[in-house]
Amino acid sequence: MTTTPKSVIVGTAGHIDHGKSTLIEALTGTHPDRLEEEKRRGITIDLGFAFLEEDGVRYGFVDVPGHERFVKNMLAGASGIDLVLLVIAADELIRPQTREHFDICRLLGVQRGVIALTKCDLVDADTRELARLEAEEFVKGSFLAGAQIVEVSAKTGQGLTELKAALRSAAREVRAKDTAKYFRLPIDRSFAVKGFGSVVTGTLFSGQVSVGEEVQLLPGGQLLRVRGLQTGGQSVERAEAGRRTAVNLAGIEHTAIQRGMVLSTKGRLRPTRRADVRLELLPGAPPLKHRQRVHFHAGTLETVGEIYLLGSRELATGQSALAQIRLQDEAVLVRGDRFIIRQFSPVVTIGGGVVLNPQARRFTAKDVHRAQFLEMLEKGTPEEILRAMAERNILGITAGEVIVRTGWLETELEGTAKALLAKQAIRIVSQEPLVLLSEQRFSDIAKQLLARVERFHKENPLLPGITREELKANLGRRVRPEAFAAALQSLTEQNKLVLQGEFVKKAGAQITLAPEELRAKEQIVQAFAKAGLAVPSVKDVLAQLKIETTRAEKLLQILLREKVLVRVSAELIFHHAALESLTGLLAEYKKSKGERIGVPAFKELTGVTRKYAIPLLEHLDRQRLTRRMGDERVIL
Ligand SMILES: Nc1nc2c(ncn2[C@@H]2O[C@H](COP(=O)(O)OP(=O)(O)OP(=O)(O)O)[C@@H](O)[C@H]2O)c(=O)[nH]1
Ligand SMILES: [Mg+2]
Repeated sequence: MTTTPKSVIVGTAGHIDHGKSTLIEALTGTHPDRLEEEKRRGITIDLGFAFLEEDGVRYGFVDVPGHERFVKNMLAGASGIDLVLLVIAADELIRPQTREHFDICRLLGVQRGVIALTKCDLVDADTRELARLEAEEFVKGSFLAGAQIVEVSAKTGQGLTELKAALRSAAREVRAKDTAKYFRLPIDRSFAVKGFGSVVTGTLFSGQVSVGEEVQLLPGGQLLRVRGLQTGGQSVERAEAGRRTAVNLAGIEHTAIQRGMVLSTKGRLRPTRRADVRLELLPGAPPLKHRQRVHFHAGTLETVGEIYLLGSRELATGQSALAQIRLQDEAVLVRGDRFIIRQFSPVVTIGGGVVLNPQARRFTAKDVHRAQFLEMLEKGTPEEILRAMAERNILGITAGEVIVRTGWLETELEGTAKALLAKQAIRIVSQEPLVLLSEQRFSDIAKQLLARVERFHKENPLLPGITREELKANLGRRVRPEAFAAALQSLTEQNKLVLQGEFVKKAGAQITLAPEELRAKEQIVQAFAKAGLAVPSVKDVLAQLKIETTRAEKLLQILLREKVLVRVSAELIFHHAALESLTGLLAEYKKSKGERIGVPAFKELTGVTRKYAIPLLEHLDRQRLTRRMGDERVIL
């Protein structure tokens, strides 16, 4: 039975000249040093690569420089490795970059590895035994405790078989990178190949990519088509997480792409300049001060960062703390990503950590729950995290925002949201786009709405309700329109509020009139009822009332809304009964004199003056009781 080989990235680590590159050549047949200068000086300067497929494992080797000046290149290669091949020369033992590379691997979260004691041909058995003991002591209590220690010589070939066996058993234990997640390839090289154009390479961090696909270059966001792919030196149609990958890109100059940039699924990751992190300072590193500037390395990116410690002025050696890092350049970070910090002068590795929130807000003293929130992001289950995010974002949080912070797939997010919905911890206030609000926040908004409507009724007893627009405006910009609409809907469904056209009112709300208002209202009605079609001027009617004009006008509005009075033109208002009497008059006229009626006949029929006759006829036209034909009307 054939199974797909497991893909494992192995990174070398160790002091300069300890035989890393030579060992990779002995294992794979490929010498990883490729630069002219490297060959001339006999040292590795930048990353080198070699491949080997053996016993069901596809190894991608990343060979790093040991020179202290090139640790930053080592860092670009070390992120993304599954296994470390820690190289210790038997004749030199533990040296500064043995330590620094080892610390870096630990801080980057490398889980497994193999230790190679190299140059064993140069030392006697006692020295080899001493080297072994030193190596054991060195990794005691770390992720490499218990790792196999293999004595090798690239010169004689001694131990190479055992080393391969050790790599194989460590490879078996490696947790494969997630091919289901979004495609992400931190770029470590960009160059041009004659006849092909731009090619970038990197360790495929997560997801997969196919020829012909459109991918996004970040930062910048440029969309590019994948013209060709290679993994492990072979052309392929598709590349998966866990493999060294070369991508041939259409439509871009290779000089426009630099180490530190990322290729990814379009629209799913967002570069950032501010991240909340859990930061760890190495034992032996000098204390780190609040707002200290450091070199920041994540993925293949190197930039400068300023560290804001959360709630303290200084981080003591060997301790860890929650912090925010503000970056000079944009970085593509996802929750859970590891990073390394190095001191400015001398440039040495002093610590590292884990990204908790890649799209962080500025620290504010008001934000007293920040530490709690970050601890939740650090240790919480997806449900707890989503809930905490919804609770912290009073505006609500969209699917896109959750995804750029967590790297979750849409299906994962939907599943988590559904579970929280069932527990009534959140509300989905909109499906397209998906907007989530904490239940607490949602009910706060509903309460606020209800209170506003109640206050409106109290302050405006003569008005039927508040308009939708005014109610919404009252919530301010801290509520999304979707949240407003959902809260309003929920309140009407619960029969707490009633919608009446544009008005929102409390269920059961009545306009309550004071005794003098009731009297005034009745006076208005009487004035118009008595007048029949010969109506008085509105101004005169209101002037005779014993209440002030604004209140009187509101009473008039109420009567118009109640349809007791009817507005026929800007100046003319009639009692509804008077207008209804017109219908009868017209019907009789039609019966006796035919369907046509002119203005003089209308005046005669109704007894009104010309000033009233024209607006009344126009009103009848609008009511479709008459239709204008030249100078006359047809009674319909
Ligand atoms: N005798 C002996 N020499 C070795 C062995 N492995 C490497 N060397 C020699 O040690 C020197 C350094 O080897 P490299 O493989 O370049 O060392 P490196 O660790 O890659 O060095 P950097 O990449 O610069 O950090 C070279 O001259 C090698 O020939 C070994 O097993 N036996
Ligand atoms: Mg080398």
